[in-house]
Amino acid sequence: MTSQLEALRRELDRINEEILKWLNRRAEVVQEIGRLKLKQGINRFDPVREREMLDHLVRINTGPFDDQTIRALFKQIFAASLKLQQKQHEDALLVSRARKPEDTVVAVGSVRIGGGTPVIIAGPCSVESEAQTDAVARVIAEHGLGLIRGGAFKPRTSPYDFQGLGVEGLKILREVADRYGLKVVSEIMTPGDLDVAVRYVDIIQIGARNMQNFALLKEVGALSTPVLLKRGMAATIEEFKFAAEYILSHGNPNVILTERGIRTYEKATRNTLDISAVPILKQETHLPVLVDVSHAAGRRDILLPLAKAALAAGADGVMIEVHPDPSVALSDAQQQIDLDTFRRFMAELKTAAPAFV
Ligand code: PRE
Ligand code: MN
Repeated sequence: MTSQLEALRRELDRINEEILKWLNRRAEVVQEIGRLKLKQGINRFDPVREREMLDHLVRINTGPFDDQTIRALFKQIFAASLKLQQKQHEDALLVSRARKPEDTVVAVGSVRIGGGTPVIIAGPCSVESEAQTDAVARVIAEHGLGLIRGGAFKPRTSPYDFQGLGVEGLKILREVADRYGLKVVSEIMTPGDLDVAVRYVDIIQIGARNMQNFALLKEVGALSTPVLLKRGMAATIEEFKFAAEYILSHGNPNVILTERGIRTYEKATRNTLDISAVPILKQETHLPVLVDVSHAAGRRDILLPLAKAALAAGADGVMIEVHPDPSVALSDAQQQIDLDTFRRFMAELKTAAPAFV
């Protein structure tokens, strides 16, 4: 009796091995189809083909498995096959680390973003005047940092709020930055402003609200100017990666990803800093990843721990809003820090990283 059971089990072992061999042989063919589909731009999921296969299998099914069971088993195989193709297609993306294992380093003047030394991008939310911008630039230079941010074209929730100084703001930023040997990061909201922007700006920022402005993404993709792409406030990591893919696929490899918090039910902060996005983006893409602590928090009292968390999670740097007199700032007054607070912020952040650029 036991020897008969043993013998049957040995037979099942052999059959299992055969099934395994054929499942993997099938998977190889599925991957070959996946490569063809990728090249030809064909949809991965093909429900008509799946139904044809199921109908055929049921037609030739002689049991003892009933038709329903056969359908269920093969549907599982198709689903697993589709997953295999999905992974294959993700790995083929230009942003994917599977495709390019080494880190992308975006060089702007002497600053290397993603080059191992974390960067600090500081500056006012909006460029308001020459004196205001100069005061911030002076403190940035004082710390040996090389980048200044400042908004000239402002995406404001209300059309009645300060909309920024426009080109005049870019000119101020450029002039002040050159005075201190800094490079300029500024947001551009529309393709029509890119021509003038590249004359004054070293890194073009695409803001959260424009992360899926595909016309804008294609236009900055056609430039060689580095692009700081912010994550949309309701964008998944996958959507964020695809937005970056738009820029890379149009020819511009110089993309810096920036996590800036996502919208959740939490009201204690303006947005919820998705710290998990940092190691995930570092793992899945080869692009530099920054964290904008100011827009994530929307309040100035927790910026230091958020910045430390960002660096601990593997971020290549931090963006922070600094204003000489935040209480009279024309935008984001409640989250900007003053010059002395920035000095303390930098001194304390030194405990998390020995050097910044
Ligand atoms: C396959 C996988 C996914 C599709 O939804 C349909 C079929 C399969 O596993 O058989 C293979 C495949 O990609 C295809 O035939 O087009
Ligand atoms: Mn702001």
